[in-house]
Amino acid sequence: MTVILHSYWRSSAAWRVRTALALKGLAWETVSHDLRAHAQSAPAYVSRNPQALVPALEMDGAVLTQSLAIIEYLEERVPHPSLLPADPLERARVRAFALAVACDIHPVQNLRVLRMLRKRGLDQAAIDGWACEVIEGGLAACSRLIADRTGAFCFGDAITLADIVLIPQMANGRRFGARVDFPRLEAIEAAALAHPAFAAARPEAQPDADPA
Ligand SMILES: N[C@@H](CCC(=O)N[C@@H](CS)C(=O)NCC(=O)O)C(=O)O
Repeated sequence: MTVILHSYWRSSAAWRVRTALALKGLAWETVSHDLRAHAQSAPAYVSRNPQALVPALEMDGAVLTQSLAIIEYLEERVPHPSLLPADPLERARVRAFALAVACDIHPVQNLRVLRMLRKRGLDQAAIDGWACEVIEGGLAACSRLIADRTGAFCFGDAITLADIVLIPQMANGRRFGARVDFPRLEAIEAAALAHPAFAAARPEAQPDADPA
């Protein structure tokens, strides 16, 4: 099965999908779109993802968009290992955690949002400060969401969607200079990055990595 991931090495949302693919044991080919050069807005790509955002995944003769929808599709197509708990209530809690990051933290640091703020006259320090406030408040809330949990990962000793979404957000927080020193979240991050699938999905491990 050929799986093509439209990605950018630094994209948190693409990172989530890479982790899910690696956990499911699916190999993928990367097609890189340089966000700094606005490659995501090229007509050929917009015909695949009308939102002009990465990621998009080509699989089973279709193009899928939105990282969480893509991961849910992978979960249904390749059920093992499962990225969601068996219990419906637990599944809802894992999804709530993932959405707390994907809907309530991540979007404010999207490149296009930062560009809009710059266009409206905010300087870099003000933009970074605003991003840090959202990230720190959001991660504090995430930490509270799992305060009564134990185990190596967010919801116990099994990796779930929650971990997949958390890890890129921790890295993103550091990039902005936000406080990410929430002990439980940092311990989960360390445990996750020691796992081969998370290691394979890291930005620095991607063919288009350009840390310079
Ligand atoms: N909710 C979307 C978010 C996708 C997204 O924000 N992608 C970013 C990179 S992490 C992007 O393509 N940004 C380009 C831009 O803002 O123009 C998802 O989860 O797939």
